[in-house]
Amino acid sequence: MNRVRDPFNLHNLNRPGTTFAAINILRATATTAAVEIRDRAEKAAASAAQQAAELVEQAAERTRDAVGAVAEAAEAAAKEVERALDQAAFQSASSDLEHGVLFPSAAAEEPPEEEEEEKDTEQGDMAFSIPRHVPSFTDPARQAEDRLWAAATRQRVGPSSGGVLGGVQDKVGGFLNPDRRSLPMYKDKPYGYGPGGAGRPRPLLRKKRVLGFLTLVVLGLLWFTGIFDDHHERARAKLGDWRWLSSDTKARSKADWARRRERVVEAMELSWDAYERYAWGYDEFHPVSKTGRNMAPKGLGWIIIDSLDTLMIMNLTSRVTHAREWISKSLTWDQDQDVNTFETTIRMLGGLLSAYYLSTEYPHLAPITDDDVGAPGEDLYLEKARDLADRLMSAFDTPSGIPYASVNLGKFQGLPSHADNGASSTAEATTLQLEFKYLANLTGEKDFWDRSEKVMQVLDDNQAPDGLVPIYIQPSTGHFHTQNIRLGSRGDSYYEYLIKQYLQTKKAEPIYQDMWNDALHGIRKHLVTYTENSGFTIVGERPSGLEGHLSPKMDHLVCFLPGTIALAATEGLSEREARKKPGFWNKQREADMQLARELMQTCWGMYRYMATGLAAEITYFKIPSDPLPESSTHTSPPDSIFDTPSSSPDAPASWRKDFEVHQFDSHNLQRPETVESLFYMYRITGDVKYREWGWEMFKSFVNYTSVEDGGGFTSLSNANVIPPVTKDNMESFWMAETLKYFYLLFSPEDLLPLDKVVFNTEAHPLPVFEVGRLLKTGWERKPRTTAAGAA
Ligand code: DMJ
Repeated sequence: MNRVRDPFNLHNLNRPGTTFAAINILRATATTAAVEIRDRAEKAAASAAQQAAELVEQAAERTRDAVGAVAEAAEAAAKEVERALDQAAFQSASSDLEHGVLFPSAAAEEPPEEEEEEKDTEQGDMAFSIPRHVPSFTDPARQAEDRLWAAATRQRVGPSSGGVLGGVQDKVGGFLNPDRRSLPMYKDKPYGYGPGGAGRPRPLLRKKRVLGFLTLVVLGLLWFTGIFDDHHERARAKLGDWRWLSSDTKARSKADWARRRERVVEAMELSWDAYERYAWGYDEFHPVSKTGRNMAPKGLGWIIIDSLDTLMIMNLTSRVTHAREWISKSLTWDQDQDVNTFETTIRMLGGLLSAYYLSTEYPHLAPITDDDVGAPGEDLYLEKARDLADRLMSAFDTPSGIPYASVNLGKFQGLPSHADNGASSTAEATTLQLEFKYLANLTGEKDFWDRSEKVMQVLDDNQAPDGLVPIYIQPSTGHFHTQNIRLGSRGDSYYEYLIKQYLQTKKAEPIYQDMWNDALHGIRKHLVTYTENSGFTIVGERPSGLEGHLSPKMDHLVCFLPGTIALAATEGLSEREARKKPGFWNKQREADMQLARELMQTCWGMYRYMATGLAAEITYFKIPSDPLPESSTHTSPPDSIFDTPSSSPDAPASWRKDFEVHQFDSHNLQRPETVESLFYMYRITGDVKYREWGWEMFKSFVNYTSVEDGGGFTSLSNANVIPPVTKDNMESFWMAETLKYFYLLFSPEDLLPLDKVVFNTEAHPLPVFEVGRLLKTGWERKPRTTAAGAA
């Protein structure tokens, strides 16, 4: 069993079933201990401060002495080396003369500086595939930055780039200039690129280099003796410093939320830096074993591209620079590799399009110059997106227009699923539209629009009763396959993309709002019911179709629904604005907001139920044998119900009796759906409780999923035991979605406003845009002929 770091022994705080008596004894003991600890700590701190001051003084003294000695030694050594070089040059010249060779002219032996720079550049570039538009590498204004770039990036690729000396240089460079990672840099360069990276050293620089080299050696030796350890330790301590967890107090002001948001940025930095350190360029990251793995021979940029817009939104410029450099130099879609059509579309195509959108429309976020208007590399993200989309389009080459589950990227070939009789998941086939439609809008290529839109028509022609669709659909016929209906896996984002397609094109396509309204009506009628003890509202499943039984099971995935219902109810406005808008608010919208609130509470309960405070992948609910219809009168429980203590482990609080998690479903994959909904609910209702719930969730992630040695964060195999069992995997949606939604939840409301952007299902923000004459709805719904199923 892998233990998750618990530096402050917080894991035991939430242990369920602790009795009141035990709690009181613990409390009394803890108070006495705390007073004693505080007294001792105060004394220790005073004495440590005094010792530290003395040590600092001694170290400064030693440093002054050492630096003096270094300078003297370096000067003496430089003189020696210079003498030796002069001697060697003299001998070489004599030898040339002896062999009848004239002194070559300086011009013939040394190419002019510019020419040499250019040659170096070409050599450096050869190893990389350069996109059509890249910045000029020969601009003389870039030379100083080149050096900084070479120095700063060498450290990131590890010791191989510079051997021991390189490592020492990095340490020294970092010590002398701790800000260098945030220096302005050009991105489209291979590591180590820069003047002097290849070719013969120029004599004029020799002396300086010898001096520099010797200084570095001596400083390196000093470094090894530990003289700089103070700096080193501080850097390391910061990396996993989550002490604030134990001293957390209630947020009372905007500033407190800003501080909490900074904690999310720290988690993002920790996650990204761990990935960068241990698995850079790989598609998978295993943070416990600190390894990476590729999904394609040359990698797909799975984590880099999925995380890119989160880095941008958080303004982490140097990391964006590094990601962009990888995309520019290492990313190729031309690989003989089968990929999942949907996953590649929502994560890679969505990630690139969103990066393009943010870098063009929000240039102040993580500002870099290469994507500025007019810069030669300005369209890098769009070009990579376009190339990928051309390949993914082969998925739509099917008899019905319903896309195949997979695509071979290199062969431009769509492939039916190996399982499920060749059927595609319904959610997968119908969660491509936001991305392809935005691409059509950017490129003017109508085909992207038409092919993705066609899927909606083919699906709707099936006339699914009450708008609820089975979770498989056949590309060969365009008909549904099996009868299973659910809002969890394989069903979820079909519903999400209905309302989002309506919002994406500024409500110019009411057809998708119609489909959403039908579906939400169907959800209420066939899937919503209430739990037995406390009356929680849940969305169940109909595994055998609408005539079959209601299974009281909710995937964590279903928790996207409360946020999406709220988004649909107000169409991106705040609830206050929506209520005031003439002719807009009505009973239905009111009821939808109520349903959203109740489902949000249930999803929060799924977190509260677990020992770690992190929801399971699947939760079951206790419902009456004859499930109550959604329309029945019911009162949902107060939020304070979650604070009710259990009187003993055998007599859990009544609300807990409504929840059940099976051992096999107790994993937590760092999924985003609940915080995604909290984000929408806070934005729309303005109720701060949704922020507070999100903060509690965030703390649980930090407390129970962070990995030792700067490994970042991991999924859990069992989130219902303390300490939890780790899974050794960081899903790409942890950085793409979960951390992004936490950040947005704690951000001011005007950051990416909901009436200007629409988030794809992987949390990549895309703009709302207007349809024109070229791109507009090209189909109509057929009149309904099938009878709706019984409730
Ligand atoms: C993400 O890839 C997307 O949110 C998708 O729609 C569902 N599953 C994961 C996250 O849980």
